[in-house]
Amino acid sequence: MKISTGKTARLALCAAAVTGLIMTTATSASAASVVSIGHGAGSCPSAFICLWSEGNFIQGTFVDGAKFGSFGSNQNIGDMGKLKRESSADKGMQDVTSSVLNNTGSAVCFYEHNGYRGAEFRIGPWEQWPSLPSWINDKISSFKYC
Ligand SMILES: [Ca+2]
Repeated sequence: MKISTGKTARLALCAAAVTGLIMTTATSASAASVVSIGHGAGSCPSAFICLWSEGNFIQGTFVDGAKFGSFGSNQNIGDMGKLKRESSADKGMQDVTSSVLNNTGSAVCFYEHNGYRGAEFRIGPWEQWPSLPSWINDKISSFKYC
């Protein structure tokens, strides 16, 4: 894992006023992910996919003392359990998401399991879901553009 020094990542950081920035293995220089994006639909950075552990785009306190309360990315994430902030014990955001927002012009699919497997929840461009259907609530483990 390496910290980006790219221009786009810095802009995303400023736009989100984030408290943490992580980079996962990137296929493009502008790929970026943020943790602790804050409360509210307006906290999701432009061109990002955002997830919150509570409904109504509320960033929950760390679940089980470790899982993130919110997360955003502009790239596919195949295993939300592997997300980490190096300076702490934070351990990803698997199986806690209760609201999502697609701040991109593409459809996005969320999955029950890692590796884009299991039940699929597809949302359209720019869609906001303050609550998730019960069959996918607290179950999302990966997501991608689709
Ligand atoms: Ca939840």
